[in-house]
Amino acid sequence: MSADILFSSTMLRSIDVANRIAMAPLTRSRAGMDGVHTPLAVDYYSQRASSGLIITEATNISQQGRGYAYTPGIYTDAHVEAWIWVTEAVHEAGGRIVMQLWHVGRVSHASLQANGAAPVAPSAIAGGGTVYTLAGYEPPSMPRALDTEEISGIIEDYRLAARRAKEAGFDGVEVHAANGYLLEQFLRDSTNAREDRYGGTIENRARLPIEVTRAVAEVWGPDRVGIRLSPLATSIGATPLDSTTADTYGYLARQLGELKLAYLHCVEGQTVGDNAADAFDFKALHTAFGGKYMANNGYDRQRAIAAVASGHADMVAFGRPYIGNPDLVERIRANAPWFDAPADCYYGGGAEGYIDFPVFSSG
Ligand code: 8OZ
Repeated sequence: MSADILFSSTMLRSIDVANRIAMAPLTRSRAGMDGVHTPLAVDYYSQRASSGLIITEATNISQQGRGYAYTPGIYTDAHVEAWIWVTEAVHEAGGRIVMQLWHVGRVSHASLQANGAAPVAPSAIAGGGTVYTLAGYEPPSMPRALDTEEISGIIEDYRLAARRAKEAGFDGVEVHAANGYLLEQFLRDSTNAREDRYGGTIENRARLPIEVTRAVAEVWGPDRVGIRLSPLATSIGATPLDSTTADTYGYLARQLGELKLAYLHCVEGQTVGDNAADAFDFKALHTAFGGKYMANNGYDRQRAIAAVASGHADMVAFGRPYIGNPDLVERIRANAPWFDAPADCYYGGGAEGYIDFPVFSSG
């Protein structure tokens, strides 16, 4: 099958993308501990500007929302200033870039929180796995359940972060409601044991993701807001599945569809794992949402072509392939091989394994 279909432009409502190949959000842990990017990030993102849409690495909306050392933020003026360099460079190179807004909830450690406080979550249920702190990899700390009255403050943090992202010159924002972080912790009954209007029924558990998305859409217009979901992901935070995955995510997708968002982005399987899309009807989610759909997780060239050609997806987001192939779009066009970046360069460090991957040369 010809790859031509991947090289047609389209509109994600108001976001005009030049092709169907997106750069998925990738945590690289190369900012300062203050969450401010160095100039390396300007090179990193602008090298990848031929992607139809860059989605930034997950970016903390508040210190409370931070779960990993050296991840960037969007809650101070210094954050905004550092990101302006990135958006200007990407735009100059002809690209489009949206910021992924992130609150990790319970997937954090007291040492990353103000005054060593406990991380917050829907319920005081500890996550598993590890988070990355100044001491290395550690298990997440026991979280504290949010009071109902505190939740409006979290929504405000998202709203302020969305405003700052706008000041920083992005083309839009993506709400991170995937991978076991705060919004997914509210959504799933495995991590939400609340008895107020944010817990219990599917409608109640979906309330915070929807209220956050609405708040962000008030800042940007819904036509520049996307959202990422991962119904099957369990690895980050050792987050168990919801007990009625299809109903819960189907309800959420329908509600999000009514907001007329720019796009729905789905991790179709296990994050940092194999694609297991057969285990879930992602087409039904796309239909329930009714708008543009971005597929992600373990896609290769052929599967990406097939996904767009069949109407399964409007765009395909590539994550790990974008680490070692800044010119992934050109490689897909030329059917050139992809470089497999070593895993030890994924998180932390400097220029090496970040901005030093060569572009493919057809000559
Ligand atoms: C891997 C390591 C750290 C963070 C995600 C933000 O999965 C992440 C992440 C992934 O969404």
